[in-house]
Amino acid sequence: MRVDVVSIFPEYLAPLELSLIGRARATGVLDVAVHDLRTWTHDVHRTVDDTPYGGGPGMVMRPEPWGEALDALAPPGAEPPPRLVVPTPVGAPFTQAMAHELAAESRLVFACGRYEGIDQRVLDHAATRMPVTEVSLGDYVLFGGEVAVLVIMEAVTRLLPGVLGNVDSLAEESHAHGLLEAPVYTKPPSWRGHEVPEILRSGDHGRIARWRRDQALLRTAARRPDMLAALAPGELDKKDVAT
Ligand code: 6GU
Repeated sequence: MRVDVVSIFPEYLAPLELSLIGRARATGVLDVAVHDLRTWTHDVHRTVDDTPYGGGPGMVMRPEPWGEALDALAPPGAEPPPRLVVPTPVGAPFTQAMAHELAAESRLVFACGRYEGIDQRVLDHAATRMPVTEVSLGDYVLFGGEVAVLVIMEAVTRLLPGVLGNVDSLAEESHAHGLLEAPVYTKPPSWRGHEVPEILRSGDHGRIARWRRDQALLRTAARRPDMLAALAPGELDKKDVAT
């Protein structure tokens, strides 16, 4: 997978070029480049923003540098065109399912907005050339898209073939089955008066699987009732504690 990130704070994305990518790069599954949006400005002040039409607070990112950046990174007629991902609080919620969709792409371009956002025409024009996905991490507002790119790239990269040492951890993890995962324990068996649940040390794999399923259901019911309500009827079995 090839990933280009455009930002006015490229240093913000340094972690992408370190640990995460380090391993994925070594295995050859990921290639990342971070670009400074101001590369595509032409005035002496390297201006990227201006006041909003219609009035209101803050500044809006001007379309011209973004247009040139996307022309350079996603040339018209590129086959296949990359997917443009725009982190924004007005985007669709980022989910594990979306991480899987992005992990299936061969090329991604991230456009990091700052201030009050990017002139809408940039996205409307880009959409005539390539798929555009606006994504939000949740119901709160960040300064800009950079940290969201780190989050999204971490979720996506670990799904790429050959990145995770143990592929089984993908099948077992929280959100894989629409439930939160059960608690986990390791040695020692007793620590500061807290014991590892006896059942996990019993060696009875049937009872352990049943216990983990019940713990996952109880945890999900307590913390994420919305997830439990969204489970398809067939996903709960007769022995499930929370039914
Ligand atoms: Cl993806 N970007 C910004 N700027 N704020 C956010 C967000 C994204 N997700 C939640 N808040």
